[in-house]
Amino acid sequence: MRARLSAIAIGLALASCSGASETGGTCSATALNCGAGAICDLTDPAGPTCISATGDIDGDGIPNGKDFCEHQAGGAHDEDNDGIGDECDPCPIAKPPASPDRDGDAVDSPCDPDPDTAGDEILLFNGFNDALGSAWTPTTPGAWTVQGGELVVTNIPTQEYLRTNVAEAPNMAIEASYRIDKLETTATTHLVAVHAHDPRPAGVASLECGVVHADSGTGDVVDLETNQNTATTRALGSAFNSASLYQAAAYASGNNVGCTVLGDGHALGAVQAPVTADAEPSVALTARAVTARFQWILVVGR
Ligand SMILES: [Ca+2]
Ligand SMILES: [Ca+2]
Ligand SMILES: [Ca+2]
Ligand SMILES: [Ca+2]
Repeated sequence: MRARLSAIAIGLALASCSGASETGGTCSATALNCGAGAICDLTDPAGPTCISATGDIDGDGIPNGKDFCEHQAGGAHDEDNDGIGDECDPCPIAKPPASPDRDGDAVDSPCDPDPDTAGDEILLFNGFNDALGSAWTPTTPGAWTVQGGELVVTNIPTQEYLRTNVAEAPNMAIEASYRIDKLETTATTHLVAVHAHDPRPAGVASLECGVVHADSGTGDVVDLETNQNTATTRALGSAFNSASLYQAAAYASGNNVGCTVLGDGHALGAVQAPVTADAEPSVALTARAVTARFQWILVVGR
């Protein structure tokens, strides 16, 4: 990203972009000064530039003024509100970091699960701003619906999955953000997790990382189940508080999986378990006996 403009440069930019529909002037992520009829193109490889709002540089049918990825197809949504569309954002869940990603790959911190090893790429991001397409397969039709930019899973007494496929990668991070509306009384064990498995006949690896609440238990646990082992730890605080924002994140590499659950940005617990080394091209969100709302899912692989 271009360095912040000096006060003098901003003044010049304002002057040069004051005319109606003027394009080609200078702007930046912190100074979107492009005059009437123009917008600041933050995704131009040459640097932020003022362009016509009504044009369509990439010809994807989304006019520049509504296109957050002006130079590639898509770009209708910008989950983290940083002006860079979900399809072209090197980290679609956080604004650009103060310092660039150290390994210079296509994934920026904090989305890069291994910021010192190049080669990571975003295999899947969905901010749930559009209706679920045919690429997503629910266990129970109608259990998952997109409402107001979130994916809502309604009360299902048995464990419910919403699956999709991603490119295979031996190193893989699966992360999701969610809120809990309420625990439902249709079952005595409640769960929210991210999940991955290899569905092929020769595939054996699987993992599930999230939280479990048992009505008769002594507290919430952070839970990691793999095809080899189960690891749990008592959650530091409630893992099913309707006022909190949670994230579940699993990272599989080689023969090991790590699982961390955050509540309002603080770690509720982290566990590790062995896994059969494998690439797991099927990922899912999963829940049981809750009503929950997911804001996004992110899968990064290498
Ligand atoms: Ca466009
Ligand atoms: Ca576009
Ligand atoms: Ca963005
Ligand atoms: Ca990396």
